[in-house]
Amino acid sequence: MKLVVAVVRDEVAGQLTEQLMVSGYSATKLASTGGFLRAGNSTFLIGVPAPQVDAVLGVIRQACPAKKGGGAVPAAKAVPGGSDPTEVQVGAATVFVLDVEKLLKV
Ligand code: 2BA
Repeated sequence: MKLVVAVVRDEVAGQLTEQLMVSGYSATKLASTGGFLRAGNSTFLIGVPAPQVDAVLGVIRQACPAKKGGGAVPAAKAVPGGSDPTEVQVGAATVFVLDVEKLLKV
């Protein structure tokens, strides 16, 4: 058993939820906040048998296209007097795959 943890932009969260459900995967969506931009994002917890991880990653890739623009860098992170850009590229999804010892529903 594996736990896929996917951090995605809020704007694609609805689509990802829909695609996961249509594909038959159970998922939990958590409201989360990026540590860098301090902007809202969504974190999905998806528990699946190990052989299904690649299929879940495929659903995530399909539902979460890369974003053309980026998020504004918070003032606290800007370099004073520096020429750093005011925007950063936010990826399509940040995904962690963890081993799960047990899944219990008690
Ligand atoms: P944030 O932490 O708000 O980061 C938003 C974007 O800002 C990141 O996009 C990255 O392009 C940039 N960024 C983040 N930290 C930075 C830093 N120290 N210096 C310069 N630029 C930085 P993504 O990498 O696509 O990450 C999107 C969101 O995924 C993150 O939102 C965070 O919520 C989550 N995330 C990314 N990497 C993570 C990690 N290693 N552990 C936990 N969460 C992660």
